[in-house]
Amino acid sequence: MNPTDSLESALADLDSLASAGRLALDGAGDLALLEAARIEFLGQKQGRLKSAQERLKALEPTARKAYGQRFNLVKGELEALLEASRERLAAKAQVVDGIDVALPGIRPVLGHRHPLTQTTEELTEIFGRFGFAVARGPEVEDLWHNFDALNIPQSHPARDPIDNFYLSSARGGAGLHERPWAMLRSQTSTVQIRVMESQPPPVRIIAIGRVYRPDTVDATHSFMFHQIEGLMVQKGVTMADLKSVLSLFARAYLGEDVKIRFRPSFFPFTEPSVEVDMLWHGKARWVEMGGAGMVDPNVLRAVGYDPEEVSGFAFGLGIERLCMRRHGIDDIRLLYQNDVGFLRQF
Ligand code: FA5
Repeated sequence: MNPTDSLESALADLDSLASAGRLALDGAGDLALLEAARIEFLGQKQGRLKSAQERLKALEPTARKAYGQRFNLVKGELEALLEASRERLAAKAQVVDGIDVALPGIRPVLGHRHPLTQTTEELTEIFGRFGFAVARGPEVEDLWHNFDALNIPQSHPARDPIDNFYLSSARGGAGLHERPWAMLRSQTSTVQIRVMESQPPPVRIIAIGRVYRPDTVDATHSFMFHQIEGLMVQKGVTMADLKSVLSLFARAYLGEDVKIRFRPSFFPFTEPSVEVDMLWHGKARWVEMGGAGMVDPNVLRAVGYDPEEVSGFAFGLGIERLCMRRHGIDDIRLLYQNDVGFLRQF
């Protein structure tokens, strides 16, 4: 060691060490190169800074303070550079095949159930509480279940092809003019028949599903829509039971303040029959939600039940209209346009 080392040359060497250190530490392209630069400049045993520190001893005591201060500055700067480069390269190391695996994830946009599905589930839950089990039936139905068994005779206008989707591929016999025997069901009342045919009373079911009618589409009509059918048959069922169940249901689904009214009406499969109306939100307007009544003795007989033994009520409500009333939707078409902006609200 040279005891007469000059401060000027020691400081000049320290400066060029600092420049070389900056270049190596800042310019390291990966963690391995950075580690090599660290050992070269900041290594505890043979690092260049260590040697530069040793040089202190060779300086005149009066020069040591100035050198020591500059040394500390350079050391601090190179250590900070090492840390910064380490962080930069560590982040870069997490890019795999062009994908930064360390980036926080993007939460996927989750879909949710369509308002009609939500309505269906809620109605099932409410009627479940009232003791109604769920029954199902086919959407492609034969004429017996859609009409005959429901006391709708051959000559009835409800069977008019203009009001029904008959399946032209399902014709009886060989002739082209044979009557079709299958159709897209026009009401869920078909399920009443299927259930009663398959089990003895007592019966307490609901059936929810799609029905089809060639109706002109407008704000409250669609050619495909959903109905909920209810049927309760056992000893001693009366019209009072029907009104209680429907009133309780309306309150459970639409709220305590719902207004419901029963208007005398006619359906071939119920006697007496009523239309069930509910008051639309805000507007003083009654909207028809469905039909109901006491199961006609002819229907009970058609499925082999004895009308002297049991009686029953049935109802069929439009699911879309219930859903619209609940959510203040004023056009049924909104439910079928798949506009995500609209659907996201529910
Ligand atoms: C019937 O379908 C009967 N089966 C209801 C019934 C069941 C009566 C059991 C008695 C006993 P209606 O055709 O009125 O009835 O239809 C019932 C409800 O379905 C209507 O009140 C309405 O809410 C809904 N609805 C009818 N047609 C359409 C349509 N084109 N678009 C949307 N909803 C409709």
